This record gives sequence, C-alpha cells and structure tokens, in this order.
Amino acid sequence: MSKKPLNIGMIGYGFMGRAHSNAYVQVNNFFDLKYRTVLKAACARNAEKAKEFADQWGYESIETDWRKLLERKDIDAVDICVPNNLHCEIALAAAAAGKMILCEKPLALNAAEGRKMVEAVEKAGVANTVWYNYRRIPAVTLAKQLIDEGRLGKIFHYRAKFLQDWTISPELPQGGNGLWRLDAAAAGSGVSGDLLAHCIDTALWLNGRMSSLSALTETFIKERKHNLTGKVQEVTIDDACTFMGKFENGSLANFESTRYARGHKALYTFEINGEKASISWDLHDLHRLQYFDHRDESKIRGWHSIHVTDGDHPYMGKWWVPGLAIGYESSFVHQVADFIEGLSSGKPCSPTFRDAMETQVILDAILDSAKSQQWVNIPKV
Ligand code: SOE
Repeated sequence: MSKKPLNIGMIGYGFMGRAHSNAYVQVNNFFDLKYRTVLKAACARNAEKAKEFADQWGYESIETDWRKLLERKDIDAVDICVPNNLHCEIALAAAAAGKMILCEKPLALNAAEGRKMVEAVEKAGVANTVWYNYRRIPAVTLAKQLIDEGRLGKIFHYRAKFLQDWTISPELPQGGNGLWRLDAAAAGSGVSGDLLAHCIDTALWLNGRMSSLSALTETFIKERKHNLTGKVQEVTIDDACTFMGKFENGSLANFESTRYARGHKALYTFEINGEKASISWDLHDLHRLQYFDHRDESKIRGWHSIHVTDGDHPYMGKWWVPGLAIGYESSFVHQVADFIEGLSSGKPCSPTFRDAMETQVILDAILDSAKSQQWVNIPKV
C-alpha cells in the first residue's frame, strides 16, 4: 500500500535537531506505518548553517525565517528544536497555521506559557507531542508494563537522579549557541527544566500525579561571561536541584539533578520500590531493567537483570534479532513511530502538550518552593 507523505519542517539544528532528524530518517525503515516521513525543509537564521545541516541529513530545502516555513503549504508538521524561550511563540503560530507540532522538552519556559500552547493546539485540533524521549527506551517502557500489570503492588518510593558535570568550570560562558542552557532568559531554568523535567515526565507516566513537594536549588557559580553581551553577568539558573515530594498514590518522591557531579556525564537513574517488587534503571546501561520480586522462591530470590532485547519486549520486535541491543537514538525513532501511529488510530502520542503541562506545573512548583523555602501544593492542570 502506498504511504502518505508526512512533510517535516525542522526548526533548529543543534544536538536535538540531529537526534530528531535521525529519527525521521530511520523510522520507516523499521516501522510499517501509513505515513512516510519526508525531510522537507530545515530552518535556521544562518543560511550557511541551515544548508550544511540540510545537506547532512537530507532535507530538501532550507528557510531562514520560521514564519516563512509556517506559510509553506508543503509542510505538514513542524519540529521545534530551538531554545526554550522560542517554543511558545513558534508553537502558537504553527497551531494557527494548522501544522502538527513536535516540540522539544520542556514544553515552555513556565506553566503560563505552556497553558497558551495547550489551548492553541487544542483549538486548532492539530496533532502535538513533546519530546520526552526516555519513556520510549524499551527497558523504561517495560517498567511501565510491569507496573501497570500490578507486579510491584503498592508503591512506596520513587527515586530519580540525573547527574552531569559539564558546567563545573567557572570559565565556561553563558548564553548563545550551545550554552543557552546556562542563560535563564533562554532556558527558563537550569537543571530543573533541562534534566529533572525528564525524571518528572517518566515518574508521572510510571507512578501517576504528584501532590506536593519541597525543593532546594543552588547556583554554585554566581557570575559568568555572557556570550551575547560580552559582559560578566549574574547566573540565574539553578545549577543543582533536589526535591522531595508526595505522589497521589501515597508514595514518596526523592529527586536530584546537578551539572556538578564530577565524573557523571548523563547519569539518569530511577528506582521504584513497591510492596511486592522493585525495579531500577540506569541510562548508562539503558537496555537492561533490574527487577526484584519478593514472591520468588527464597533460595533463588534476587535482582534479575533483564536484557530488554527480546522480540516480545516493547519495540524490540521491530529491530534486530533477540539479544542485540539498540541505543539512545532509537527512543526518538519510537516517538516518531508512535506519533504517526496516532495519526492513523486517533490515539494521540503521549506526552501531548496537555500531558507535558503536568511536568511544567511541577517545574514551576520546584522554583517556587526553592525560593520561598516552603512546601508547595502542586495545582491540577
Ligand atoms: C543536557 O546536556 C541534555 O542534552 C538535555 O538537554 C537533554 O534533554 C538530555 O536528554 C541530555 O542532556
């Protein structure tokens, strides 16, 4: 059966632009879908960079103004892969232009912006999703299946960490290409919006809503040269954040994220302890899920290390033969596959903008709590 084209307009060309482009390139090779992705246009302010990126990944054309991209009739879906402070404006315009939207995480700078974005896509009736890719690492999806099957029983604890070490040097400037993550005006926040956002999204998906929290943030390096102004300026992002909280199911939350954990590059881990069983996962060993079941015969009871590569594991039947692992980049392929499936089935690809608002509201609560040094109740979306 001939497949319908799904014409992609990519806005941005950084690390995530590459990760998403790779997904559009690969998805139809592995998944049998009703739509075939077409890399129609890459958009960046700098024409030379846009051209280089387009040639590298196979985009047919370039644009240097995202508004022009949105005017094009031959674009079906736009991918917003630019700093967080541009997500809202582009998403509102894209929705008004009737384009489907795949937006990089976090959804927005804050919940107020996020709400406008949810309203816009729902009013326009356009398909939308936010790239919280870790849900779709097969071992993490397997964790979801095990929890939904009730294997863990009542959940007592949810613990997550996302540790990095790339901003320890005081010589590192803030702002501009690559370093906008250190500039609160562009990023909205530091590790909370960049890293904890992933941990929160996974947690909400696996363990349900959170009701309250208390957070502590720190900015270890108070001033850095700003790449855009050339001046030494105050750093207003959170370099590190730790929070504890409560889930609506009664379990306790314990989360930590930092860019000052020397030796750790991208150590995302979580552990969930239930009455009957526990699971834990580690991004550095992403194709394994650790599972302990108290109901096992005591003689052989212990942690199982499940190599999540078998044909009946989530997504794995689409890839190689059992036992052969896939990587980080495949989580993005899975998200595109699910997005396209959603276009045919009518079941939206989660997290939608509305789903991602749950995370956004928690991010706001984290910053509020850290500032006020008070427990904060998390409002309902
Ligand atoms: C930051 O270094 C970063 O690239 C995040 O922005 C991504 O979302 C995360 O998945 C990996 O780390």
